[in-house]
Parts: sequence; structure tokens; C-alpha cells
Amino acid sequence: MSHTITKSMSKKVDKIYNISVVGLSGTEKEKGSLGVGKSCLINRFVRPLADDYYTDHISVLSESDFAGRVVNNDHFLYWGSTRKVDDGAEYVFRIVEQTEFVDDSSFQPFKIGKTDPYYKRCAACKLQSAEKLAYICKNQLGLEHEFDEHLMPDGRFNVDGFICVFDVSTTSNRPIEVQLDHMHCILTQLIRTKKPITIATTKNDQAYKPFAAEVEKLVLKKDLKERGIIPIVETSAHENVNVEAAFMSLVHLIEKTPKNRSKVPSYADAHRVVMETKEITENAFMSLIKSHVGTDYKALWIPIHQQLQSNADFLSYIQLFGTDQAGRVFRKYLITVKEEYIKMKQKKYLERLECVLKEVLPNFDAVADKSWYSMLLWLKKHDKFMSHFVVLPDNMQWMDSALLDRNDGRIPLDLLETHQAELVYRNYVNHLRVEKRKIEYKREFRQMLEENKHMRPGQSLQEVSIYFVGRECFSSLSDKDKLDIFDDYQKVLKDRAKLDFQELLHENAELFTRYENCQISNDDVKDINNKLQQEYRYKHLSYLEEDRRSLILNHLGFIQRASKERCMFRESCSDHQIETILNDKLYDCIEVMMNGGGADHLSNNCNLHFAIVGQYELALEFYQDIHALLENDQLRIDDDLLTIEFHIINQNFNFCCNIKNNVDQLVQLDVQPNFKFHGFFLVCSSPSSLDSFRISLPHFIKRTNAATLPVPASSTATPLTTTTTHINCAEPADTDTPIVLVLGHDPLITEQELNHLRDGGVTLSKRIETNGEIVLVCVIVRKGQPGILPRNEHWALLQIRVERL
Ligand SMILES: Nc1nc2c(ncn2[C@@H]2O[C@H](COP(=O)(O)OP(=O)(O)OP(=O)(O)O)[C@@H](O)[C@H]2O)c(=O)[nH]1
Ligand SMILES: [Mg+2]
Repeated sequence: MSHTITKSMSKKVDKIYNISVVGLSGTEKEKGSLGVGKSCLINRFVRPLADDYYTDHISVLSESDFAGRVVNNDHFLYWGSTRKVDDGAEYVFRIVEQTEFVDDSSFQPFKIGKTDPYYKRCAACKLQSAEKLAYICKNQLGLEHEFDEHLMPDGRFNVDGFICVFDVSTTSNRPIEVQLDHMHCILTQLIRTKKPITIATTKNDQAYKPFAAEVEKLVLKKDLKERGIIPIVETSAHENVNVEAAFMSLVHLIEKTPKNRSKVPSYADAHRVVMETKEITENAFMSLIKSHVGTDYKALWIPIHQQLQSNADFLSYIQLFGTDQAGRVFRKYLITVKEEYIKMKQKKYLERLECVLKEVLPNFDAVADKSWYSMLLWLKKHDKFMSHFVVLPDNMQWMDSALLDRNDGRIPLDLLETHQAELVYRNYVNHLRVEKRKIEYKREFRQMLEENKHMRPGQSLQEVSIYFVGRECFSSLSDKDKLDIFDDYQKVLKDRAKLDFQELLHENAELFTRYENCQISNDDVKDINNKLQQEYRYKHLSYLEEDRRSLILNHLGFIQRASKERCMFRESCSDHQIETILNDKLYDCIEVMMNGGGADHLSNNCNLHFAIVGQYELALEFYQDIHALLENDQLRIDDDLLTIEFHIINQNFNFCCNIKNNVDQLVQLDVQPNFKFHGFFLVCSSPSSLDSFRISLPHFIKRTNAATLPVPASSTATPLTTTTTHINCAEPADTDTPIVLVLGHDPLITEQELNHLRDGGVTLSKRIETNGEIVLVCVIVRKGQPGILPRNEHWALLQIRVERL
């Protein structure tokens, strides 16, 4: 029968169920070494939070505790009340545990009133005990006032239903038959009360299957199933599986809820759900810990615990696992963080050790076959020992020292004594040994290639590998190494063969001279091939037919029009060498002029110094043309009359001179610092002189632009001409000194060469302009007229240059 309770505030009426939990009780003789689990089952139901769950409860007591306010001289415990929600409805439970308290001095049950055996007494439906306090835990006895105090209401307890506990684990000194007999007796008594009964099998986390089967058989006994088969719920208080389900199952019996609404899951199913929830909760908690600890292995639990107080994941964890477990997990995690940190640091030390070894023992011969121990002794005496290693006092381990947190990259000496350090050394020695061997293999392979008489230039490694198969060096080297060495050697072979072939072509001059001035056909080339094909140098190029063909064609081209570009000697060609020497000299000469070349005789009475660079006669002719245009070598620009002084730099570099208004007055220049020309005319009239400028001009421009601002040596004086001018020589000239390239026409060169010259000049000017380096290049070509340039062109040229200054 159910009771009702009225809540003063809400006025809502809840149903209250008074449940009595029974099961084998008594001294160790009856129940074996352990109780069947009544207290734990109730504890988990009434106070399910991990922090409130105790696994050890009283049943052996002192006399005073037995007489205390909690036990109250009874053989039952009042566990207080708990409120539960199931399927949207609220239920209030009050629980008592029927047990048998044993005197801790006599180890006999306390004797009170009439002494019914337990199986009879536990079936009591009306319990009475004035001022009886609810039991919480073992430590409460004797210290009741330090715990929450709840009285059993009215000192009375009218039982609505029974939970009968049956332990399915194995317990020493308690044969299953004993428990079954007791159970049978108890159930018989309970059935007589006509109150609903649910059997809760306990400790299913340690279940012994045959015992579970025994209890199922028991409820099927005729006398017990008379009023219907008693339901069995498989529980575990420790794992919190199906505990609430056992009590709710009883409530459904009391309320006669239809069976389909009161189905209880099997232990396995309920356990799986609990485990899944636990796993999710644990993972969420671990993430929280990780995010709060990071890599700080010295983190403290108390502040982190406080920070997490309102975190839902943390609270779920505490509910399921308890505060102590949370602290334990935290500390365990710190240990792993520290271990990781030590591992990472050790890895860095060992990496550095490898670098140190590379530095102090760069090759295998330096190591020889020294043991790690003797190498350690050697290292300790090394000059750089203290800069690479640190010695800790008194055999201290580096991970227990202040070094662990210090940012000192030096390797602790004690680490060198570990097998990991020795392994680093051994690996390094092996590496050196392998490297040394590899070098030897490479050398051997190269030597093998050189000694091989069958290999032809242009053959692939695959084609010739038959000669080397089985040789140690060949099989030990990697494919890449073999190919690199082979390619390298093939290059030498090819170059040598080509050179030999070119020599062959030169030796057969009579074969080629007949093609000197005529068109060459394919048949001619064929003919040449036929004539040479028996020669070994010809045959040597059989894998390089394309090269052989182009060498022949190139040679024919060379015969027809010999030039240094086509010459087989390339850089060693004497034409080329002479040109290089001359150009180098030109740079030197120009550099002197740009950065400080000057003359004692440079006139102070002029505003502008122009240099004409070129073959002397041509330069002079150019000067004469300009000179004829200018009156007294003076130039009027707007209102300014500028005096110009011209200087010739011979392209053959045998002298530099200046011209004093008159061509007859050529004066040799001496070098002087602090003089810079205001402009350059580079004069040329033949492809070779143009070529020479082509090579020298970019360098020339680079040097010109890099030159510091010059001041003419003798320019401390006042304006140099008596004519009025805003420009004087004391002013710094523009750093990008103007350069004018003048292409003059030599009547001896052919029309074709003239066009060639013109095109070359245009290309040169464009090339330099696109480099963005040139100041200005003018191309002027004139044909068949006396003098080198038409006057108006000279004039415009000068005008442009001077205006830019
Ligand atoms: N493995 C396991 N052990 C349990 C479980 N429940 C209780 N125990 C253990 O069984 C022993 C007895 O538990 P109690 O709950 O005190 O048993 P009891 O039936 O109340 O004992 P008495 O009142 O002395 O008759 C204790 O050591 C408990 O920790 C459980 O679900 N699983
Ligand atoms: Mg108990």
C-alpha cells in the first residue's frame, strides 16, 4: 500500500514507498567472509554520487555503537529517503536494511527481545524505533552530530515491498547451497506477508554464471511461484548497474504497472550503456585536464579544481567517478606530461650529441674503432668540452636537477653514460664507416669505368652494366650514385671524343678546302662521312651521330668563314684571347678616366670634358667633324656659352691625350685623381670594333654608374671660362655619365658588312636600353660622304648630350 506526502511549498503530493531490503545476514558462520551486498545496493540507490558511495559498511559493532542513535538497539538500519524520477513521474523512497549486528567482542549477534531467526524477523512489515537516525556511513557511528541528521519519521516504518538480495559472486566460507537454503526460507516468509517482492542479484560485476542460474531455478520452485514468479533484476552496486531498475521494478509491482512498461534490461545491456556513458565522461574530463595543464607538468590540482567547479563535463565526471579519482587522474596525467617533456628534452640532447660528434670527429679515421667509453674519456679532455657538456654535482641525474627547466642547450654528462647516448655514437660511427666505404666504392667504380676499353661515348649505363655486374662496388652503390658517376665520366669521354674528332677534321684539311667558297649539299656531307668513316675517331662517335654531324657542319662553316666563335679552341683561341686582353686594358683605362684619371694639362677654362674612345685615326676624324661645327670648341645652349674640351682615348690603349682647340696639339695625359669626364663618344666603324664595345660596354656602364661623384682635380678655381655660364667644373657631374655610340662608315667595308654593322649597333643599343643601364646610345651610320658624320647629326648629338648634363 502506498503512502502520500504533502510538500508544504508546492502542495504537490508525491507517492512514498517504504522498501525493506533483506538477504542472508548473520555471523561469518552463516554468511561467509562477506555480506551479500544489501548495504552497498541501498547506498548506491539512496546516494548514487561516487563521492557518497562507500564499499564498506557496518555489521560488527561495539556495544555502544549498537546502542547509539543510528542502530538504536535494532537489527535493522534506516537509510533515509531519496527522490527519483521515472518516466516523467516522481517517486519518494524510504529504505530500511534488515541485517544482523554482531558484537565485536563476542562475535555473536546482539540479543534483543524475543530472538526470532533472521529469515523470520526480516519479513516484518511494521517496524518501530523511536528517534532512530538515518544511517550514512561507518564513520558516522559515535560522531552522529557531525553528519546530517534525519530521523525515521514518527519512529515507524510500514513496509510496502521487499527487495531480496542474492549474491551471484563466489565468497569463501559460503557454499551456494547455504545461500539458496536461506533464500528459500526468507522468500517463503516474505510471500506470506503478501507484499510485492523483487529479487536483486548482486555483485554481477563478479558473477559466477552457475549461481545466477541457481536463483532462476529457485524462483521456479512450486511453493515460491504460487503467487506468481518473483522478478529477478541483475545488479552491481559497485558498477552502478540496474540498481535503480531493481527498486523501480518493485514499485511497478506495488503499482501493478503493466509488464510491457516495466521491462528491466539485462545486466549485459545495462552495463554496456553505463560503460559508454563512463567512457564519454572520462574522455571529456581528459580533454579538460589536457587543455588546463598543457605542457606544464608542475600544474597544481587545487586551482584547476576550483576553475572547473561549474564545468558540466567536470561535474559529470565527479558524479560518476568522484573527486578523489579526478585528483588521481590529474596527477597521473602530470606524470605522463613530465615523462613526455623529459623524452623530448633527451631527444634534443641526443640530436645535439650527434652534431657535436660531427664537429669533433668529422671522419672515420678520427674515430677509428674507439669504444664509447674511451671516446668519453677523450671528449672530457677536449678543449670544447665545457661548451658542449655540463657536469652535475654529486652524481645527480639531469632529469632530477634544475637543468630540466633550464634553457641550457648543453648536454648533461650523465646522459652520455646512458645506452641511448652510446647508441647515437655507434650509429654515427656506422654512418662514417658507410660513408667511407661509399667513397671507396665510388672511386673504384670510376676507376673501373676508366679502365673499360669497350665503352663508347654516348652509351647508357644500362648498355654497359654487363661489364660491371658482380663487382662489389657496382652492387653496393645506389642507382643514383652509379648514374652520377657514370654521367660524369661519359661527359669526359664525349668531350674527349669530340675534340679528337675535330682534330681529325683539321687533319683532313684537303677534304674541306674545296668547299671553301661554295654551297654545300647533303651529298657533300655524305661524301665527307664516307671518306672519314674508317678512322677510329670517326667510329668513336657512333653513338653520337647527331653531334658528329653537327661537328662536320660546324667545321665546314668554319672553313668558309673562320671566326673565333666557330673555332674549336673556344676560349683558348688566340683571337679570343687577344680580344680579352685588349678589353681588360680598355676597362682599366676607362676606369681611370671615370674615377680619377686626369691630366696636369686639363684646362681650367672649360665647362665640359668629353672623351672620344676608339681607334685613334677614327676618333680624331670624329673630333675634327665636331670641331668644325663648333666655334672655338664652344657651344651655346640657351644663354650659356659652354667651353668643351675633347680627349681621345685610343682603343689600342697606347695613350690618352687631350686636344687643345687644335688637332696638332695632342698632349699625353697623366693620370690624376678626382677627374671625371662628362660624356663619352664610343666610335667604331667595323664589326670587330663594334664587337669589342659590345663586350666592354655593359661593364663600362656598370662602372660608370657605380662611380662616386667626381670633381675635376684642378677645379677648385672659379668658373673656367670668361663667358657667362651656370655650369662649372666644380659641380658634380651626373653619375650616369652619358655615353654615345657612334657607328662611322669605313669606305673599305662592303654594303653587307655595313648593314651588319648597322644592325649590330641597333641590337646593342636596344639590348642595353632594355637592361635599363644605358644613358643613351645613338646610332649614326653614314655612307660615301667625306668626314665621318653629317654635320647636323653631330650637332644634334652634342646638343642632346649637353642638355642632359
Ligand atoms: N564486487 C562487488 N562487491 C560488492 C558489491 N556490493 C557489495 N560488495 C562487497 O560485498 C561486501 C559486503 O557488502 P555489504 O553491502 O556490506 O553486504 P551486506 O549484505 O550489507 O552485509 P551485512 O549487512 O553485514 O550482512 C563488501 O565488501 C562490499 O564491498 C558489488 O556490486 N560488487
Ligand atoms: Mg549491511
